[in-house]
Amino acid sequence: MKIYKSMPLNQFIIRRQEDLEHATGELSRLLSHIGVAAKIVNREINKSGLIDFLGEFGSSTLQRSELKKLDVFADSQFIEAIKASGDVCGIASEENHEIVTFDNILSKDGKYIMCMDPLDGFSNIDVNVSVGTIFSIYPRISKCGEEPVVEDFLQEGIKQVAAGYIIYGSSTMMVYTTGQGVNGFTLDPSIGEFCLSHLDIRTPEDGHIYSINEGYYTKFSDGIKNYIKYCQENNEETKRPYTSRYIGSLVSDFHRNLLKGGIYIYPYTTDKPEGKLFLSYECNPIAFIAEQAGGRASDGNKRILEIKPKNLRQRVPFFSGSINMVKTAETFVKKYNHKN
Ligand code: AHM
Ligand code: MG
Repeated sequence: MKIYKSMPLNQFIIRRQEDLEHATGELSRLLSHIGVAAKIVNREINKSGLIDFLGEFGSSTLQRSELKKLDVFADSQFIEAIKASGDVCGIASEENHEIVTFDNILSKDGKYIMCMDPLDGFSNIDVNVSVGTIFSIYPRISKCGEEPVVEDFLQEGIKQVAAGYIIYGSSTMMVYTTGQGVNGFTLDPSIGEFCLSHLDIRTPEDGHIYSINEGYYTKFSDGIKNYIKYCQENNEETKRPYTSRYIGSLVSDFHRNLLKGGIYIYPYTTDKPEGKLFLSYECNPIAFIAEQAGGRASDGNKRILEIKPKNLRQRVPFFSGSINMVKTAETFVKKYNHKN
């Protein structure tokens, strides 16, 4: 089967199965299940905009008070879909404080575990700003047939076998990697399928966009303050400053920069000494995608994918995007900061 533009996700997954290192079919099936859950979550997110407009519209749809529960809905939807695949023995989610283990016979034998942020950037949802789901898949360390243990979920990002995100935006996209490059699929609502739209995404080595919440300027380290100043000065090559773009929704900010070239930074601040973003739920999957697209991701000093998580809710400073921009930001961190 040849790869062609607009190829449906499921066909693409089957076609690429032979290229996967862990090509046993399970990972392919799992990615298909993630695609199905994404379509269901997308449907509910699209409805959310109608709530004020239409008022109450039936028990099967969402009320305004329910809007706040969309993240819980997304969480349970993904958990159910992943459980149904039978290939995953447990999930750690930003929504839950404990890991969720599956004790049905099929899932107990599942070779993989999954970490996810079911609805990132959720605080933006009632103002129609794009939000996203972020996921990553690891091979389990514990024995198949037994209950997974927390160590299964505390692996370095480098052990990921797949990672991706779904962006619920002006169009809905799924972008993922299995370590063989990055591909993007856009949901075609007329047929209800994710179709190949971005084959083998490569991010520009240099970019002109910097994305950081400058509202925290006074809380930043000297390294970050000086890097921002550098971005605001006239660039030698373009004779103009970099462009500042910050949505406040990681998936959206990262996705834009991935395609156009840029850097996303969430550094530590005086009141968030470890940064804000979660290593396992947010940074590792995004870092895997960044690297697979030719970009870079670090905590300012160290490659994200090599950090061993100490616990499920470990936060890290996060720098990701175009390789040369991230390298430059790291030089500022090294020059001015004692810590990253
Ligand atoms: P969340 O997991 O509670 O949604 O927080 C993560 C989000 C990211 O999507 C976004 O980049 C960041 O928080 C924005 O934070 P801030 O408002 O502090 O700039
Ligand atoms: Mg999040």
